[in-house]
Amino acid sequence: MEPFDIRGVRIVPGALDASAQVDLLGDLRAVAARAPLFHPETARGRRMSVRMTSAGRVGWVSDRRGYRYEPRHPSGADWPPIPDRLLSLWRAHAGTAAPPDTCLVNFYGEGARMGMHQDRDEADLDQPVLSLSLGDAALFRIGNLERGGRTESVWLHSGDVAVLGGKARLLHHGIDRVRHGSSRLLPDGGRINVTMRVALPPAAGARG
Ligand code: MD3
Ligand code: FE
Repeated sequence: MEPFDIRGVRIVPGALDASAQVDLLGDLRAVAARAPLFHPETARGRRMSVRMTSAGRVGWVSDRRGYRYEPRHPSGADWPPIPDRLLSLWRAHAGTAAPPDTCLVNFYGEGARMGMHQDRDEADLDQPVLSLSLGDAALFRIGNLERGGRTESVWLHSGDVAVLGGKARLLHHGIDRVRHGSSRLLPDGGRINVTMRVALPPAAGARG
């Protein structure tokens, strides 16, 4: 299928072929071996159904103190580096000179979902977010700059890339459901979504 746009969200169906998906899955297993997936807790003390981990200079965490980017995994260990294959994917699709400094890995087991939200914890909201879907198909809902209003939904499949930039960067969005077992990439089913982002302000990124 050709790339298409919904409300400024650029979707590239089948950006990665089956063997590239298998390679990336191997990279992500190595990330999760060093930085294990965990269920973040919301500021209100509710456990999120999605499990997460990160790679890069910082990683996204959420707990009773709120959500933010942190330089270490909750275990105290450094986050592993962003795998080279993912950095190449960013260069191919993100359309920005700045490299990503964080890569959030979301794992959706059976029944996991993600409520409608905005992504605004990054310092420079002019920088895009790049999403890669792997495994089971998911119903992705795209809303508006304000909460509520009409929404549009699209199924994301394994190997699809989405680029969230420009006017789409601050749209509300969420994952309503995952069609468990719809892909055979993961032997036990489930879905992985990888998002690469520029989280830190330019000065912090340049300090290496
Ligand atoms: C639209 N993840 O990690 S990725 C998230 O599939 C997140 O796991 C979903 O929302 C997932 O924050 C959706 C697609 C996505 C990511 C960031 C966006 C869509 C976006 C930022 C702005 C607008
Ligand atoms: Fe999001």
